[in-house]
Amino acid sequence: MNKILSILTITVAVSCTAAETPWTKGDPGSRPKLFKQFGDVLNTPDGLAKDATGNIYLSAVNGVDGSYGGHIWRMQKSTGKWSVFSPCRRHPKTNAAYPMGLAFDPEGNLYYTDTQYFADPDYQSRIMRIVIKDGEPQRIEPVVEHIKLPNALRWHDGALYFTESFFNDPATYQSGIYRIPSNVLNADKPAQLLEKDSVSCDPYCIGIIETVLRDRGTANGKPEIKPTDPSLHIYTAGCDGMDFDKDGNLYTGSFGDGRFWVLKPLKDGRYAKPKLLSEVVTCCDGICYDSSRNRILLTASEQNAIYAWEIDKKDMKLIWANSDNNGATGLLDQPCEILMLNKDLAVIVNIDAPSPFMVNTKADKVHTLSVIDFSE
Ligand SMILES: [Ca+2]
Ligand SMILES: [Ca+2]
Repeated sequence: MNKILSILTITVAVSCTAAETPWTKGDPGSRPKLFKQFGDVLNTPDGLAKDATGNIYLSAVNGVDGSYGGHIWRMQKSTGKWSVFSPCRRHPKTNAAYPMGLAFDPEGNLYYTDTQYFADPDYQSRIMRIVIKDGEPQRIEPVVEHIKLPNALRWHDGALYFTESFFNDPATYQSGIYRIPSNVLNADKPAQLLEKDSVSCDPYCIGIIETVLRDRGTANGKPEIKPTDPSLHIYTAGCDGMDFDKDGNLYTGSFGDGRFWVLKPLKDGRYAKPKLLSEVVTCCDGICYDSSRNRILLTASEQNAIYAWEIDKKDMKLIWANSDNNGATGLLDQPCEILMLNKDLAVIVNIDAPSPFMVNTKADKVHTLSVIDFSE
């Protein structure tokens, strides 16, 4: 090989390496690793929950490729093996199921949001309950109806809580948090939310927040897209992830503007008005409480990142971010839900269903969960 050719070869090798290596930000000890890769049957993973014995459940909303219907997976804690736990009931009007948020009640029954908004935004969504006996699903029944976009689900203090990401009031971009007491979770007579123009009278609505439309500028060299452009409708969405800390404070973050809020508990299942804590994240999806470190972990969907809100310090800090990639090595690929597997391991779902302006540019064929080990 002559000298010019060898220099050329080295230059090409270096530039290829540079092009293929994603940029990363964060402590190398917090680098996400691959936890699980699925086939196309689970092409759009979303919600996570853990049962009393430590088995993990994952919803397959399958919004990217609906040829595989919405269903729920389970990972056995004892073996680490994944299998399909249950298909989800199809909606009678849309003939499809879109399971997203998951939560268990103290009796061990699993609830999921059947989030029909993108098939039909007119109050067709509902909360479903999978009655479980001896670890196996027995039947699936609706317990809450007349919802637009139910998102995160949590069981807390004798009630089922969920976020409702859209009120669809074009003047205010409101969204809300709802609390359904256990005594009205009845399959024979599902609880009904009121229409949004009567939300101030809805006994189940415990908080309303407003999304600010962020000016995101231009994407891929195209002219600037105005925040009110219909193609950016998703960024008018409000509260998405939700969780509680040890003192019963309720945290939520908005998808459309990323703003992060706390609602302090009052008496009788009521809450103080939402208080804004941080505007560092631009688009918040999932939230979970890390009890060992007294902090809230957030996924930043647009920024392809994980952040942590330090409760005592009142400080939002970046844990990890990386550039666009397919997730095969365990790097983030549009993180949505996050859950503490134990005191040190955080499991992260990569939904990989991008909207404009996201670091993640395309829904690829690699469907993954990541894990970050905080013990180091
Ligand atoms: Ca991917
Ligand atoms: Ca991707």
